[in-house]
Order: sequence, then structure tokens, then C-alpha cells
Amino acid sequence: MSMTKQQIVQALLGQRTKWPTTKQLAAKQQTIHSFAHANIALCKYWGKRDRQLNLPVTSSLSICLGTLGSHVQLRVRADADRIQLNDQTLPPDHVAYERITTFLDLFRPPFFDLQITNTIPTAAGFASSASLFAALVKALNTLFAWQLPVHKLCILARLGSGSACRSLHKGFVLWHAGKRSDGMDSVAEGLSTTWPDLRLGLLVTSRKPKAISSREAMQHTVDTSPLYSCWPQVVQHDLACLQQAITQRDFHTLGQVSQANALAMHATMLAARPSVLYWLPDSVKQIHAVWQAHRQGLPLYFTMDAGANLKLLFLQQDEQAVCKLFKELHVVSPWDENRELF
Ligand code: 2P0
Repeated sequence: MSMTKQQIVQALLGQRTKWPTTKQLAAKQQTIHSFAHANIALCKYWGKRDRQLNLPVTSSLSICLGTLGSHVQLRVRADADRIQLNDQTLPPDHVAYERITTFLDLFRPPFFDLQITNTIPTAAGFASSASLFAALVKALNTLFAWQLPVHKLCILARLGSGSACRSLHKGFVLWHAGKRSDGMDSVAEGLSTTWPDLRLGLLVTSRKPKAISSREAMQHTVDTSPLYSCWPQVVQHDLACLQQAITQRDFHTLGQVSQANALAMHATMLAARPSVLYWLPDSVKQIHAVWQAHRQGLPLYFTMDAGANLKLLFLQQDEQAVCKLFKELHVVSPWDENRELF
């Protein structure tokens, strides 16, 4: 039988769970600031072996979005949690309020005052829940002075949202699926290879929240898609290719395999019953535009998550040509910390 989230927290924090009282914390009047960048998977996390602990069926590999992500300010409060998201106070029946407070329930007392500023569109397929839970876990670590090593922070962040563990490292990150039922080996690892010339381009097709959350779509696909049984083999192949492409800085393989992996994930969703289709007419137009540019010799690829937006992959040398084709592009340099774009 799998462990509960509370048991995992207890196991990770041990004596540290005897944290200071609300009064002691409030007396410090501390406001903790933290930041975690968003991440985009090149080989996707799609399907859970344990829904309670967000343990994935397969490993996955991502790249961080540099300065784009979630800023969190955390303080303690005596009564109910208060959560502000991009300057709006969330009502208690808001889906994000419920999700965040359910996570905070693992660390009571106290209650919390949380201000979140996402520098990427929230819930539009730009992985804002990953950066949010990663930033929140970093803030809790500082507030309670746990001084946890990063692999333990990964496990805590994963309890909030699976891919949040990938937002605790920079650059390329491999999230190991792990084998243990308690998930203590399901942690993210930062890869040592950097690739400063690599660029991501965010194409905003829609800022609207999705009709179906990625969490629901993922489970529905696992439960009903006849194509899902192929997914672990696809990932095994793609992960090996991507890791080699990263080591060798082989951009064509990186682009081709990332694009194919995203399309394979969407294929599993399309085959679900009923089908899940995140693409909008503009998404399809943009896919064709990328393919046409590619046919004309531009080394350009895309990936997509559970949303309508494309993320383009290209190299610095082609940035001008790509920006000419896609006027609304937000270019991200994963290894340049000084580049603010949104
Ligand atoms: C990823 N996605 O690898 C994949 C690809 C979306 C598509 O991680 O763990 O709903 O239930 O919070 O945040 C988004 O999945 O998953 C995600 P849980 P979530 O980036």
C-alpha cells in the first residue's frame, strides 16, 4: 500500500515537523521571497503510477525557462490562508485556492499569506503550476529553516504537482521515474551540459485557461486511450536520443525528437474516449508554418504541452529569421539570467 502525503512529509522532515508555533513565527514578522523558473518538457511526463503521490509512469526531461516562472512571497497568518495570484485575491472556492491550501495542509499549523506572481500565463499550457509549487517549497524551506537538500525539496514539490520537481534545477533536467512505492527515488537531477545558444520561443495562441486541466486529461488518457500502452516505449526511445543529443549538442536530433514526443503525447489524448484536443485553429496554422519554414531550410522545431500554445526550438543564429516569421514570439534564453522578456 502506498504511503500518504502526510507520511512522506513526516519521513522527510523527521524532527523538523515539530516546527515553531504560529505565535513564534508571527513574532518574526518575516516575509520570505522565493522564485522558481518554469520548465518545458522535451520528453513529456504523461501518466501516473501513483496519483496520490504524483509518481510518474516514465521518466521525463525538461529545459528551464530562465527568468520566467513564479515569484512567491510567504508570511504566516493566525487564521485562514490568504492567497493572491497576480494581484487578485483568490476566493476559497477557486480551484487554485483549493489546490494550494490542500498542499499547505501538509504543513499546519500555521496558516499562510501567499502572494504569487507568475511571469508566464497561468494555466494556459506554460507549466505555471510547476514553478509555483517549486517556489512555494523553497519558501517553506526558508520559513521553517528546514535546510533540506534539493532531492528532498524535489519530493515535497512533486506532492504539489509532478513536474514541479523539475523546476528546482536549472538548464536541462531529468526527472527519474523511480521504482519505489514511496517515491523516495522519484526525484529530478540537473544535467551538467549547458547549451547557451539554444533558444525557446513562446507563441501565445491563447491565454485562456484550459477547458480541461492537464491533470484530468492525463488520467483520462491513461484510463481510456488504447494508444497509451505504447507511451512508455516511446519515452524510453526518446529519452535515450535526447540525452545523447544534449551531450553532443546535436540540435537537429534534439528538435526532431522533442517535436515527435509532443505529437505522440497528443496522439494518445486524441485517441482517448472521448477525445481530448487542446489545439485551436491557430495552433494548427502555426504547426504548418513551422513545417514550411523547416522545409525551406530553417532549423526550427516545436513542442506543445497540455494547451493550445506552441513552444519553438531554434538556435541563436536563427533568432532573427524565426522572429520575422512569428511576430508575437517571446524568445527565452534558458542560460541567460539577465534576459527579462515578459
Ligand atoms: C510535462 N505536463 O511533462 C507534462 C506534459 C503537461 C504536458 O506536467 O502532477 O497537471 O497532476 O500536477 O501539472 C502538467 O501536468 O500534473 C505536466 P500533476 P500537471 O510538463
